[in-house]
Amino acid sequence: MDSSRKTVPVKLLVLGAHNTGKTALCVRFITKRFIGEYDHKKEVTYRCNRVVDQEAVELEILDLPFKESSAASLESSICWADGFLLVYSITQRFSFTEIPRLKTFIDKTKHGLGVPTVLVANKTDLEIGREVTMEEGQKMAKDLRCGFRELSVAETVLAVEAAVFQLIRLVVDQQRPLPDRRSYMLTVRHALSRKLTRSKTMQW
Ligand SMILES: Nc1nc2c(ncn2[C@@H]2O[C@H](COP(=O)(O)OP(=O)(O)OP(=O)(O)O)[C@@H](O)[C@H]2O)c(=O)[nH]1
Ligand SMILES: [Mg+2]
Repeated sequence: MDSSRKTVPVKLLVLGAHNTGKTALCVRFITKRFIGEYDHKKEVTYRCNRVVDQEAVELEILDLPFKESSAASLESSICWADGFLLVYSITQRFSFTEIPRLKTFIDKTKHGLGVPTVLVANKTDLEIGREVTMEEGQKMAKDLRCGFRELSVAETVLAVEAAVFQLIRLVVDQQRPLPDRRSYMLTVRHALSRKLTRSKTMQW
């Protein structure tokens, strides 16, 4: 890695209904361990450094416990964050149906539609108690324009890392100047190839 390059600060907020595994996910990502029971009241900010695609990232992850927190405090946490992990449990239908409300609130607060977000469907180890299918999760992620990961925080650290890294990539990509963005480059490439195909058709 080029040592002259600066560290990129990335702030993530973890949101979702009670008992979905938000704290478990944060602790798993930071310590790689799953300990089972977690404090439900504390709001905690985790800090760590990671290298993502050769980019040094200084990460802060805010874990907000689910409670009837005031809209104002939720709003200020949303303003603080660059990216969002929206967590539901596949065993808790209510936690899934809560997601669009949260996403709408985030979009409204951030005044935008391209807010980096990954939807996390947790507790896949509890297949027998499943109340939300994977297809429903995928469809919701598509409708809300989020990334999507089904995983079990209890079972695999790798899937947790992949979900957080996916979100970091979305944030870092959005912070790049417009022409450097991967998504921008892809749009230009598609537009160009469409144009080339069309002009070819016209010629022949
Ligand atoms: N079986 C199983 N249990 C899990 C998993 N992830 C979390 N849990 C359990 O679910 C319960 C709730 O986890 P928490 O991480 O405290 O949930 P939370 O979303 O932080 O809850 P609040 O802080 O109250 O909003 C705990 O008993 C965890 O051990 C998982 O992947 N599988
Ligand atoms: Mg918690």
